[in-house]
Amino acid sequence: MGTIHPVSQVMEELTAIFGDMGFAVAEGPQVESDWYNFDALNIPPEHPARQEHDTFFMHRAEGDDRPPHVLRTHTSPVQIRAMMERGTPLRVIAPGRVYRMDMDQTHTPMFHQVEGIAIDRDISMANLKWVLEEFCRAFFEVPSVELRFRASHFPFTEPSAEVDIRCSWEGGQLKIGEGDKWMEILGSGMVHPKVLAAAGVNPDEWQGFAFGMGIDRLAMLKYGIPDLRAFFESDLRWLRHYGFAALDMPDLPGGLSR
Ligand code: 2U9
Repeated sequence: MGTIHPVSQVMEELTAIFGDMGFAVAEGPQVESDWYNFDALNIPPEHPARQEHDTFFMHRAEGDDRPPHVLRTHTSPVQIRAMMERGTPLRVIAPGRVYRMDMDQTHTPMFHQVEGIAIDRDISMANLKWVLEEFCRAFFEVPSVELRFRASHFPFTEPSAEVDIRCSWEGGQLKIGEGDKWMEILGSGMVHPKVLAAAGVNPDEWQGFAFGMGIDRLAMLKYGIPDLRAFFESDLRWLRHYGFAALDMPDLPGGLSR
């Protein structure tokens, strides 16, 4: 009997939670032009983020005049496409595979992200804060959570904040929502006006928030899975241990994880 991989399980949970808050799921290509992956997100050619992302570039034969393509380094291009195709107002999440040339204890060259974006005429950081709190409370299945917003910098948001969640680590056991420790769980901010403009949205009329987090890491935290690399080894014993029952889709009324 097969089981549902923890990454798939968490993606279904995210979809249920954000779906309930009015977010649709958007998908897009994993091979992207450098315009969608970088330029549209206010990451110009000489920006250090292009190197920091440790990008995988697609091979191009001599004389090929198509624009350079990359394996997407984040799911943000999906949201650029969503703005261009669906217009405003907009509420979408973009879960999916992303790629960075990075491999150690805590990094694999392919991993999963979910990003979200909400665009409307009167959106502020207050809306962002509520959505993220509500998400964390529902996802970790606890009565309340406390988030801490720390000023940060991303090219595609202004202002930007990294978000920590209150937690405790007792005897190697993580507890969310209580304790005196803080753990970073996501990045967020108000969508940069240049990013709105690049996607054909008038920044004088519309504004929005965006956020991003690692799905694999969320799965490790929620389900107590210690080693990231085991996620992608297809070890049947691991899959039987950490996998979820098929045909038991998470939903909010029934409970997310059973
Ligand atoms: C558009 C505009 C803005 C998405 C964002 C982050 C901050 C962020 C990281 C979290 C851990 C990636 O998985 S991770 O390594 N992400 O910190 N992401 S704001 O902002 C967007 C996205 C799309 C059009």
